[in-house]
Amino acid sequence: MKGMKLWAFLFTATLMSAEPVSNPAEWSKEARKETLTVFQREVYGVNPAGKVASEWVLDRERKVMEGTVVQREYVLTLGGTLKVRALLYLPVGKKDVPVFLGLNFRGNHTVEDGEWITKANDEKRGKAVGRWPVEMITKAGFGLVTIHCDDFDPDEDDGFKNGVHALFEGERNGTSWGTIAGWAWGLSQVREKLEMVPEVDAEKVVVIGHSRLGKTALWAGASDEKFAMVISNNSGCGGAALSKRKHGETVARINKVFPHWFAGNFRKYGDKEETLPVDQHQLIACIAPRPVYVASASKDDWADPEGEFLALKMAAPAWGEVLGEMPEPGGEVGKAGKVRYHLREGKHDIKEWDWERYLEAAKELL
Ligand code: GTR
Repeated sequence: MKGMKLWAFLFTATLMSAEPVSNPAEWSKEARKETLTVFQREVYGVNPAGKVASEWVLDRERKVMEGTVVQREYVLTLGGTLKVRALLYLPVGKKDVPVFLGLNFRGNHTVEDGEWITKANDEKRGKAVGRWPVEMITKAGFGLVTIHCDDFDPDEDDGFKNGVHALFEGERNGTSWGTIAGWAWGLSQVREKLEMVPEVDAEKVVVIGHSRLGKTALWAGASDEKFAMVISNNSGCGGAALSKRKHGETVARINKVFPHWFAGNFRKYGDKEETLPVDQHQLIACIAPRPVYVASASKDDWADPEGEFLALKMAAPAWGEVLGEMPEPGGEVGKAGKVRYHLREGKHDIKEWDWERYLEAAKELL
């Protein structure tokens, strides 16, 4: 370890060599760039070059929660054709509001009971209400922005004919962007547009996601340095969990069941994880020096809680931090620093218990 540059350590680290290093400065811009290039080429795919025209228009607005919260729907039009509907909640009368930005699985109308939100599809209104504690978030002084992931790209193997992929021309190959990269790109587009929302502090946008959308939050936060903080909730394989442990969901299985999520190249590593040139702790390290929070759930073996914890622990040297041991269910690690972890008791999900901790961390660290 002595004399080895931190980035080289992170680059070549095996599961057995998660030794802390003392010089975070060595996790240089250059090293981060190189690491991201490998993740693009081999895991998530390369975003196409060039920009598309975009428009951000306020469509609807009302006050809720006895006038303490303003709720809005903005429409983001990409490339003149793709319409994305962003749902916002902001505490009334506050300036420079920091916001949580995350995709939702089933449509904005599932985030809340009631008839107001534009219906995205036939899913039941309010179905996901437990995952989005809007009152808790806004009372803590934060805003919330959420978008149905399908607005950016339908979560199915459509040969990349729809969503953001259809906005760019060109032949696809093994390094072309998949759906997770498309969703992450979409999050960056919205982050940029938040600069146009007067109450929002666009330099304090926390990107958050659960499960496949947690993988997306990590990729978005690692590749777009303008996200101020990154939260991965139960993101598992292709997210915070180390691929080389082959515990729970594996690279072979994820590519078989979800062939559209990653770059074609990622398939090469199915049942050959040891040949991967990177592992997920290096992705997490790309977030440094910005705060990162990884969380697992005790009954979520499929997402490999221990693999998520170890990846974070192996990445912590990039912040100059040292994490302790894997906690018991209900436990938290890293509360004094910028690299935080908790293990919620229970199943694969995102609950108020998780949000309470994310809000506390964001309050302290932003
Ligand atoms: C599972 C998948 C996981 C995770 C999860 C989810 O089916 O195997 O990788 O993404 O879905 O998004 O809820």
